[in-house]
Amino acid sequence: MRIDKEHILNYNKSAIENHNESFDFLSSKLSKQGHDVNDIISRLAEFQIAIPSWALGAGGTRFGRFSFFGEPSSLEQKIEDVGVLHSLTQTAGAVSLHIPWDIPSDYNAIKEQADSLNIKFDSVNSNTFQDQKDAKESYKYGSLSNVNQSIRDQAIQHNLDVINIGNKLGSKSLTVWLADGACFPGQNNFQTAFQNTEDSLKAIYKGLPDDWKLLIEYKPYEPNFYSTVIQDWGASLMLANACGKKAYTLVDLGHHLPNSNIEQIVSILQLKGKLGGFHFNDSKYGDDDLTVGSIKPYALFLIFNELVYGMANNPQNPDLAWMIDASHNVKDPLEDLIQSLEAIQEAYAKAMLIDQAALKAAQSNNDVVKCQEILQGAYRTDVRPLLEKARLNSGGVLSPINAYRALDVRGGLIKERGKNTVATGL
Ligand SMILES: [Mn+2]
Repeated sequence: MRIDKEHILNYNKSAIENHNESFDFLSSKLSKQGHDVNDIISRLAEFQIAIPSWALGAGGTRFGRFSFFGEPSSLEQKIEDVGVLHSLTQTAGAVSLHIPWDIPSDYNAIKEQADSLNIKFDSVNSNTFQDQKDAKESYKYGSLSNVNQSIRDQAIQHNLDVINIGNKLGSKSLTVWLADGACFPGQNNFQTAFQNTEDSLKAIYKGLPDDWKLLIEYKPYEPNFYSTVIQDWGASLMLANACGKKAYTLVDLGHHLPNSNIEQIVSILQLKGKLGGFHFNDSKYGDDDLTVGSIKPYALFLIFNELVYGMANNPQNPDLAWMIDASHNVKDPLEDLIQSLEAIQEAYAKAMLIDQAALKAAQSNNDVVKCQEILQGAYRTDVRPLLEKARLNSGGVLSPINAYRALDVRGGLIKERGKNTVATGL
């Protein structure tokens, strides 16, 4: 299914008057405050977020899974879905594949399809958290950290294979998330597990092309509930430093214990030039993978404040790989992703409204009240007309959710694919 340009134009016609009114009001207000509105809009339009292949179907819990009708059942259909998201929002110009779930059968055809939809291949993700059919060794007791050398070798080889697949598609980074750890005290020797992981990552790093990055993700618990080998940013950073300058830490919002100061983590990693990527989601308790901005939008804004500061002030840190990493059971996955994309853009736009010079001045004077006023003044601005304008300028729709429903995209997908499809890999 493809969204017709004509459908977009027609849809926008019906909503343009309201948009113009709210945009003109906001734009003149912001201009008077000294903001360059056109610059903010073009930065919003440039900001592209990768969609992970596994978020296009309904996610499951460990108790069960309720599928959503018309889910994509092949890589082609997954890319088609990202194409729908990108046509509407103009902010989802990349897809992040998960291997072995998404191995292309015809590389040229997949590349052509993605090209025609203006979609790039972002970071490729390896999978050593489950056993593959016909695999010689099992990851039940760990992969890169395993006590058994031949299991570690199999996991290293898998990561090298993933690099090879990504290379053929134009990806420029490998993301490694390990489920390795222990469920019970005494099960693992912490030092052995960490050293094995470091040695395995170094072996993978050796196979990394010169213009690639290795992104090392961390997570405090789950699926192991006593210890995780790469449990926090410190462990990830140590491993990245051990590998070399192409290795970086990847921060996933949901991979922190409750109330962690994530904005401080991303800030310091950028200062040290070691923040490689960011995974967006939201949570109330743990790694809940809920829609971005649905629970703690202010925390997301504070994170974006640091990211915007870092992007402007830390040339030592490379461009980041941005990805949504959310997946759950109750919403239409495409509507969920549209809401997430909107929340990310909103937090980014608000962070760009923070007067950094005034904030620095207030900090120098220890004017704590003023510092809070500056942050919250930006946060309380309704920036949605800016997002609409950025979408409009790029050929997207004014309101993606409304257009998605008005165009009955899900109905069309069900008609094409049937009711009983299940997204591969979930
Ligand atoms: Mn993640």
